[in-house]
Amino acid sequence: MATQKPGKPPEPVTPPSVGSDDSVVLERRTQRVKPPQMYQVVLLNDDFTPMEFVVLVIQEFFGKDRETATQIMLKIHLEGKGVCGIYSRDIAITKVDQVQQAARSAGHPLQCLSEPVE
Ligand code: TYC
Repeated sequence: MATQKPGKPPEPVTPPSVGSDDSVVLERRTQRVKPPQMYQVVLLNDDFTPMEFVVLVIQEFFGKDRETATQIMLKIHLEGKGVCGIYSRDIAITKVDQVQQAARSAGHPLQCLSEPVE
């Protein structure tokens, strides 16, 4: 059986056309499909949201372990913002929504946004 290296999709071939002299022409067309635009979900620093709350948010909504979540929180605290995860557009929008709802429910001003990568 013929094998193909992973990651390189086979180039589609148009249906064979038959010439006037009965010759068959197979035309190879290169079709390149771009990978989907990805979005990074960013938390912003503020002076009021407790550090512990931010760590819990990063653990719960971005699937990080406590140590990684703490490192990300400290980076945001020191540098003003930090990336918590990278997702397709719909998932990123959902993450932002979940974080904002959790923050509002707890009465914290934590800001979360998503932005295209690159
Ligand atoms: N700066 C906050 C404090 O000192 C902690 C904090 C960290 C807030 C990260 C928001 O995204 C944030 N309590």
